[in-house]
Amino acid sequence: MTSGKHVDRTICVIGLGYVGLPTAALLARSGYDVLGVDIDEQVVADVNRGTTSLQEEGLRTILADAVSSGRLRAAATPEAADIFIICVPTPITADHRADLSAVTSAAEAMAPCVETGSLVILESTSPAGTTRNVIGAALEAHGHDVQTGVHVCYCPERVLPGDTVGELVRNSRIIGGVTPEAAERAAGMYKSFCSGEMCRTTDRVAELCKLMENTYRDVNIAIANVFARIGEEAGVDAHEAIRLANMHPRVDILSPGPGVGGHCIPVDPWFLIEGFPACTDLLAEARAINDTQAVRLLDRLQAASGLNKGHHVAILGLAYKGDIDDPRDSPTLALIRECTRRGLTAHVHDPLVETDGIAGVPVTRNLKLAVNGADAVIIMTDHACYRSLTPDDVPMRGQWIADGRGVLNDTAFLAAGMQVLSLGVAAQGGTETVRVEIPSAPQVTNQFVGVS
Ligand code: SAJ
Repeated sequence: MTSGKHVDRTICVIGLGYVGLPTAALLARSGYDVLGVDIDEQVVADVNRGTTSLQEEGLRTILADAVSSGRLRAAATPEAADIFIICVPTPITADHRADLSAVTSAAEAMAPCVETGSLVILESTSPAGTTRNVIGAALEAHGHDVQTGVHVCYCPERVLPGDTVGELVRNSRIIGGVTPEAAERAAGMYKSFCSGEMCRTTDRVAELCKLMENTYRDVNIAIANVFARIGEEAGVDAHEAIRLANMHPRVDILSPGPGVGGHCIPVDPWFLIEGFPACTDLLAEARAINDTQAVRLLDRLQAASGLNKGHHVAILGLAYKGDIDDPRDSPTLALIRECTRRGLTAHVHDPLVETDGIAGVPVTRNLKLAVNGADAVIIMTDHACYRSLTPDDVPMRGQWIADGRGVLNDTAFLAAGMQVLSLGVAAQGGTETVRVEIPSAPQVTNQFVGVS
């Protein structure tokens, strides 16, 4: 834990969410004295009790040990430390602009505690230039020089929600330093718990690298969704064609789906679109494709089944992807809004998300309650439990099931006289053309409406 002549011992982690809290716990386990800071009083109280509501593999044990050892404590405000790490949310606004209010607030709360010789690291996924324009500006406003007085870095995280602790330990780390010395010092800290490669670079390269990673994924999901639309129009099973195409040694087409959720993949491309409008048409088009998948699936279902105003539709899956409990920016939210706009009564099932309602519709963990009497069912999330569904599990009134994730055992349902509409396959093996009208109602946004 050395930075040349100085030994780093104390760390202040600002933002105790799904990245900050595991990071703080791992640093404490490595031997640092860590202060975790969060504006949420409940989070601060939970951490000081050694507990968390986050469902992350291995986190509870590491957290409890870190707190009981006295190496981790939480508070509402930052204190002086050798190292500061900012891990706060960077959402987008309804018109797809970067909302850096949390980063700005954290930087301004931190700056008075920063002393000459401190190291400051921004981890939050941010638009290009944020490290210098927001963090650097806040430090310079308090008389610091980001070239010589304090060390400043941008070090984005690469974690798959659900296995955050494991990925923080295993994955390589991009270490973007405003100066090479800053990068070296940050690498020394991350190596205390991370066995991955420390990839030293500049802050500006690191900022773009993070945005490129997630934008690459969004565009590749969009091309998979375009291939699905082609399959539906051509009357060809796009999933089968993709499976065979991926046997090519240099082809890796992702899976079509009913939209792209989470607080990263559908968000990060907008930082590049906003920052570089003259060269990001492809990224904007990919966002439009992914953001219309859910409405398009509903259009196809209504065209095939006659589902209409006043009918009851059961939506299976609120989480933004399978086998996690996180509904943030889930494609299901866009579907719920559109069902409501079209006068359909929606009831949502999710086995993992803890809520009894969202966006004005009931949510239940009881599948039969959600499906009972439904005129149609739409599968939106690839939870493992939906792969083993049988017709007896789905006591619906209607016959049509739209499968947005390719998880349903079609054979059993067809044998029971049901109708299955699969994303990427034409209705009943025919061909079809669907033109999605983007709803003129308030634009579908990536703003998470919150879980009521
Ligand atoms: N999805 C598809 N088809 C696919 C893959 C995903 O429709 O083939 C959908 C998912 O259902 C989900 C959305 O895309 O709704 C995002 O899922 P994801 O697993 O791609 O993304 P996240 O947000 O869970 O995690 C991503 C990861 N980034 C990359 O894989 C490049 C993770 O490594 C990042 O650390 C994380 O974003 C982040 O925090 O940035």
